[in-house]
Amino acid sequence: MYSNIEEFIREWNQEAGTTQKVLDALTDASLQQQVSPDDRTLGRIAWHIVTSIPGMLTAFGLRAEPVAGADTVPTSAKRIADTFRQVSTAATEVVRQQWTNASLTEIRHVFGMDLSGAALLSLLIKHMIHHRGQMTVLMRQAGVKVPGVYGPAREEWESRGMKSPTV
Ligand code: NI
Repeated sequence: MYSNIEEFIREWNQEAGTTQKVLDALTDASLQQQVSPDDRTLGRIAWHIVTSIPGMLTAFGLRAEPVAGADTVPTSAKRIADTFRQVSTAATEVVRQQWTNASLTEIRHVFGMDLSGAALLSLLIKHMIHHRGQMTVLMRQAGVKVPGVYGPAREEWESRGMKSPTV
């Protein structure tokens, strides 16, 4: 768990960078991909990742600018990726400017739970990772090339002359 704000920022920048690579790989057509008629489309999951960042920060008691047009899923993959670029950078500024290291041990009542500031920031990252994992499955189904996340994607193993692990 983070004991200082910069530890969070480091992990955030790393995870947001990976999320950015995933979002940058989306195509407009792929946004319509869905696992079932009742579930979110790929575009909706991607947009949820973007809009939930200021949404969660606000729930944590921070002042964060909501995403303009958050209620409508864009039809442009580029718009989703570009908005994430802004929102993910803004998030680091919001946390740096409004919280101190002491905020990390303060307990807040958020989403029906009592959590420390550090636990909330960790939740922000876990939420993004959770939906990013959902995205990569739908991207495969949509025929979009998926970038490696914690290790090489299948094509990246192959381009190194290696076979991807089978188990
Ligand atoms: Ni969510």
